[in-house]
Amino acid sequence: EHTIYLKDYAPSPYRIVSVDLDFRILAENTTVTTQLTIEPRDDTAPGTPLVLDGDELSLTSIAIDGAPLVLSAYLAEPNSLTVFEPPLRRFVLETEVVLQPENNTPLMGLYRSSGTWCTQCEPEGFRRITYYMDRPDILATFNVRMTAPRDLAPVLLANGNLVDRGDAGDGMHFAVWQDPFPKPSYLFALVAGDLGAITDTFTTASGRKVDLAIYCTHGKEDQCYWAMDSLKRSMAWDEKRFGLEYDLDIFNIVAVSDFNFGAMENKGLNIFNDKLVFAHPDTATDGDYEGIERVIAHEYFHNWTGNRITCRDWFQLCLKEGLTVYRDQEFTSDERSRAVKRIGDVVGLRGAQFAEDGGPLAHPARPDEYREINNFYTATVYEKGAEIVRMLATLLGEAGFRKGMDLYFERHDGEATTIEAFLNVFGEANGTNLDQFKTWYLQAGTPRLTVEDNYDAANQTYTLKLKQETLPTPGQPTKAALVVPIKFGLIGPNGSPMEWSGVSGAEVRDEMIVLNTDAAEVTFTGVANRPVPSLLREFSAPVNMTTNLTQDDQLFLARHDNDPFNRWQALQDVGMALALSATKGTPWSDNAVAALSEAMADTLASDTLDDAFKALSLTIPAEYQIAQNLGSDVDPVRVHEVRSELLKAIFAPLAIQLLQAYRGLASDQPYAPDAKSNGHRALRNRLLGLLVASDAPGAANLAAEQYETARNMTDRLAALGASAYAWTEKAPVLLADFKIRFGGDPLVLDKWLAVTAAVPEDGVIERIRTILADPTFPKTNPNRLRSLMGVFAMSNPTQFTRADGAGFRFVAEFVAEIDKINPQVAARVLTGFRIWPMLEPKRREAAKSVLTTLQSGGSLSRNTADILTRMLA
Ligand code: HT7
Ligand code: ZN
Repeated sequence: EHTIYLKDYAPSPYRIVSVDLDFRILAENTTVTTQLTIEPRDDTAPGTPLVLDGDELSLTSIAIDGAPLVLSAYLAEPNSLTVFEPPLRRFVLETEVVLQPENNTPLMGLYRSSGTWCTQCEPEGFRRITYYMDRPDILATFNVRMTAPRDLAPVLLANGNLVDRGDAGDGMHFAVWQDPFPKPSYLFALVAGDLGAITDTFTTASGRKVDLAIYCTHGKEDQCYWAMDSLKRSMAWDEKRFGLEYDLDIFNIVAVSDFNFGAMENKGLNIFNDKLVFAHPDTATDGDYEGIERVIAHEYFHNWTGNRITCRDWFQLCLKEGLTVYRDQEFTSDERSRAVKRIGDVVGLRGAQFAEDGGPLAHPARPDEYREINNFYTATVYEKGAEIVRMLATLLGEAGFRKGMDLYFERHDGEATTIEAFLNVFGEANGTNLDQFKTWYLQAGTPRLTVEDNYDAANQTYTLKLKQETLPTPGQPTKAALVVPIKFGLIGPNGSPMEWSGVSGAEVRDEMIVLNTDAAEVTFTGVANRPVPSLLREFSAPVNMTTNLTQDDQLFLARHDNDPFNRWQALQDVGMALALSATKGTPWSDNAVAALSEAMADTLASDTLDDAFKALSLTIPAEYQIAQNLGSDVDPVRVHEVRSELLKAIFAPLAIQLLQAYRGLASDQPYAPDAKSNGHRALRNRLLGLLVASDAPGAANLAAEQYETARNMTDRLAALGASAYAWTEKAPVLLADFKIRFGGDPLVLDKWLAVTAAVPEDGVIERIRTILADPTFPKTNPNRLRSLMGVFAMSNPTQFTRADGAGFRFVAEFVAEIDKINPQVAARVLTGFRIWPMLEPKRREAAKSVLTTLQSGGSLSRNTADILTRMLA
């Protein structure tokens, strides 16, 4: 398979100026007639062939300026169309293809989801609709006419503004949509179906009245109001924070049931996976509400960061994704709790991105080669991309960052551009050089930051020895030093911030050390006592930090740090140290556990900390986190056992306090999605989880009782999850009940599938097999497949990595089967194997042999073959 390299980028010899698309949608097929207004660039040599992309297309007619082409003038293949000698002037190329949306199970291009015709074009789906230069640096205006049976598709939508509609005879009707903004083909969208809707309006700061609508399956309208509320708040926030207004008179969102991703930012017509639209307290959890708010905001924010300014090529994907994730994180932080949001994001970053960066699929946030671009919608591009933008904001300060953003829009609006252009505007607006900073985009791997402190009482100096190191990753044997912003504070013995009179050894400003060399020694003078350092506050850089701080130091930070992130981190670090040493064979001391237990009790009892923060603090690092820190020869069963024992050792002695606190948090309030009510439920459910996990007397019954009496899905699912994970006596009955109560609602069924798939118990594979073998299980729906098999491969480490290889074989068989239906889903599930090199030898061999067998079976999609090749390299 051929590899695409960033260094080979070249502009196309022809431009597409405008596009006229005519869709004739029928129940049995869809005919697409396309008129492309094309012109050669100034330097295009006569006789340069015009090459258009296709994917499984078959051409039924072709003409230039109205004259059909003779056979020898062109070559039409399923994946390309070449016109050998196009005119060396502006011309119109007309083509016609016939599509079968019904059979489009990969869900790229034009497909049908529960009867609705819809499209997904990013990154390379437009070439499955018509022959085109399907690359993001071709910006054209689109004019779309669609004709469809009125009964099957009373609603006809596309990008931009509706300019005409009417009857087309024979039970058909038509609509014409025009998008005035030139756009790349990946932002094209069309929807035709029998849909309900809710509507609203938003008036922008400059007075433009925008009609808003969310379209959905009939009967689900009442579940769309939270999404609408989130949209309006997003629109207002982008005006206030970045001065960015919406630019069309219409903004439509459509919820569909079959979708490969979360959502898509098509210009003026966002298409969403319905799980990121529908919300009702009885069926959606707090996590779902927050996810909807976040993704609605994310797609809306793309209108400027992605659509108005887009990517020159797909290597620049994190130009729009990293920046837009940063923007949605800031939105959530402003709308909810900044500290809680940051902790949640860092947990996610470590779980997904650090794991990716430390394994065979590691790649830079801006990769320089790919075989299948769909495999690069990764945690590295999205989440590390957002961390890089966050570091930029940290280094430049809020005002400096805003200056850079303003210049970015001023200079690049309407362009398809690059990471270099993005960094240049920040450098220029702030009079600074970001050449070294750029390495963050180019270099894969999570840097290790080591800090050792030393206090010299005689001289009243305090020294921090800092070192950074990034281990080799695939294709990058050596690494350069990065610019690492380390926010910090020094805390005195009485718990308040400590001053110093001078500092040397590195750039230190705004309570931040800027480390830009492999090593540095930062010395503070005039330090009266040995401080405890609070380092990497707010997690100011995406690194793995180790320090020489003692458990006492950490517990001191947990009580006194005024950076809430580091207060949380300190408790987690203590838990991690105990878990790691026990996994490696050194049992924890009773005193050490008792001290952590006491700190947890104090956290719970605090009058100043809020509930959501307490909920996040009252735990120890997850199994995947412990495994990641071990790094090699991991036995997931051992990790699971150690973690369970440690949880019991810390929390069983607190059973009475936990139960009292649980009882003290009322559960009879009507559901409200705000952050405070959410925190209240999070803490109560955390306490229940801890009681169950630490085997407290009566805890299993308490969980069953909460399950039965719950007044919302958040509380019910928490009780079910805790019971199932601990596989209490009641778990099978509760699971069966949940299926009966909610199995008819596909999105709630997903929760049941996910809980079932995550149970760390030997019967799980058999139970999943039975579910998959049910002929009514929809193997074409990504949400169902991911809830079941994605969760098994990613979130059930003990069963997926069973020493007998049964878990590996099970996932590989699934991947081989689903690859024929939907390669993107298959490739994603397969990435669960990325942990294989760090397993202990027996499991490592078992995984490798399963992967090798899958590879030698051949006939895999490019998506799946690419992941396999990289994983086995
Ligand atoms: N920009 C969107 C990416 C996307 C996507 C990618 C591959 C296959 C299907 C897809 N659907 C949406 C999502 C986003 O980041 O906003
Ligand atoms: Zn995005």
